[in-house]
Amino acid sequence: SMDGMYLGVTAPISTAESTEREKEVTETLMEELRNQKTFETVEEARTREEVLGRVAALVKKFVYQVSLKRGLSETAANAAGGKIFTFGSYRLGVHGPASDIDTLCVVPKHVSREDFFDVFDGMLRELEGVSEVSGVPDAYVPIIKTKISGIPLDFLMARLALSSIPDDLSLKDDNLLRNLDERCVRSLNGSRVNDEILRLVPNVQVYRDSLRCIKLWAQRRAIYSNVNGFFGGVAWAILVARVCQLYPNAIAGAIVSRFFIIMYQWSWPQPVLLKQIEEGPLQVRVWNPKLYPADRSHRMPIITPAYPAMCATHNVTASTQMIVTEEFKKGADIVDRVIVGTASWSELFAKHDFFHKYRYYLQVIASTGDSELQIKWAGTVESRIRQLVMKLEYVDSLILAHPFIKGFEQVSHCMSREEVCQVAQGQMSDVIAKRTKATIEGIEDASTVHSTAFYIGLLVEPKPMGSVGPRKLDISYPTTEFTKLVKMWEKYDESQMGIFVRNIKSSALPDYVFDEGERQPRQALKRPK
Ligand code: 3AT
Ligand code: MN
Ligand code: MN
Repeated sequence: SMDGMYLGVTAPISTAESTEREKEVTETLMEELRNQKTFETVEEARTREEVLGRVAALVKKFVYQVSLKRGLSETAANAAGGKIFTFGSYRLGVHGPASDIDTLCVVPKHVSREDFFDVFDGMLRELEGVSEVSGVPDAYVPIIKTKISGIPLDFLMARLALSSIPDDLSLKDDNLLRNLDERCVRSLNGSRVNDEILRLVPNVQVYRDSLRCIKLWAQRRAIYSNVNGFFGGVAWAILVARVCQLYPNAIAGAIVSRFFIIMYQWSWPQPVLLKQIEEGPLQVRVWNPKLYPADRSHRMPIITPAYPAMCATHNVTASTQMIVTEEFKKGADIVDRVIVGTASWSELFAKHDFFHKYRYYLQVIASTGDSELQIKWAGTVESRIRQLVMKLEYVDSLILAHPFIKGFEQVSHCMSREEVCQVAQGQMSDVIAKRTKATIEGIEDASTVHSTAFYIGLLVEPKPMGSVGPRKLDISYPTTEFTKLVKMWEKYDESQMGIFVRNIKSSALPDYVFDEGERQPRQALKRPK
């Protein structure tokens, strides 16, 4: 607020301290989060700190060496500095044992992006305990992925318009963004957003504990994914921060209990903001639904708090909005029961029932003959699934199209062209599924197929009373349009990549989508006549 009385765009709903009961449920919540193994061990935490110390020194050494190469004096090269900033779950303090450390390397103006992917990449390879280094310099946000002492790290880089990077540099000032390469602005964004969030919550520890709970819940309920039209990490982080602002003196159990009801009752498309949207020094777009029709189409806008303000949830569709809203409602009911003592926290973290929920599913299969190519092709197909969902939303008698948040990968060793076609169309026999690579060695026409299957649950309107025969569901238009769309990918090659969409009954879902023992016996699935 302008007068500093509260954090956020409105006054708090309540400034009350938490009740005895809320303290009790916070205790049991923390206990459940420990049971669910969401925390790393003290040992692992120490390893992370040690790795970060070495990385900070390495970045300074990198800047020093490049400075010398550019003809700077020994003294000037030493003074050129270089600093790392972490962001992502580690920076927010909500990381788990398997999380990476997202690390931004900030370098002075005489160190280039090429130096980063050449010199720094090389230095990483020489570093003790490094097991993987892979740079993607031409990505939208260029990145080096690596693993040091068993800890995965994602390195981004930003080159500032400064001749040296002091140890006490802060990235808060928007003017730092002036005259920067767009890739640098994007790389700085993650860190600036996280820092701003931490600045805008009334109590960081309460915020961390609450966010840890909501992240676990969203993952278990299969609504944690930005590409598929649900919410990604940044969106969840902002939502929880907003609820913390509304209850500045509440503890985690109370925040979580308010979270669900507030989000369930939110008047979308009213945006969730942590502070007023600000203009700034760049010629870039700031989220503004009054100005931009695209921004007006955002159904559940959650706006990032650092300049330039962006919508973290532009992928949400009518279907995913309904699904998320229903999950908020279910969460609210469970939490109410936790508070009165008729449910335990573990109920909140129950696994989703996506593969039990619908009678019909669309199966989308992307396939190639090569594991490297498969990652790119499957990624491309996945990034377009949202378009298919939006087209399905227009189909008569379809209430919603529910995309699952991850694909299922399979490697199949095929004996013939015919088998390759079968696998590409999802008709895999047990024989193919169990075959090993050795069995197809030396056989002419044999080949290995990599396939990734994505699923979309279809909720169909019930048949009108008294009508006979199955309800006709015509999805040929959306599926044909979707296949056309993915084939427009610039690297698409018909001879190497397969895309196949088909409608299946729930009984035809493959076993791999279920956990051990999760699938009901086939008999039970048959409905009595
Ligand atoms: P984990 O605990 O690591 O699973 P996280 O929230 O740290 O959770 P990520 O490491 O995947 O998640 O992402 C951290 C931030 O990096 C979030 C976003 O600002 C940025 N980011 C992630 N994926 C991409 C991407 N594909 N392109 C650009 N930025 C990305
Ligand atoms: Mn991360
Ligand atoms: Mn990451």
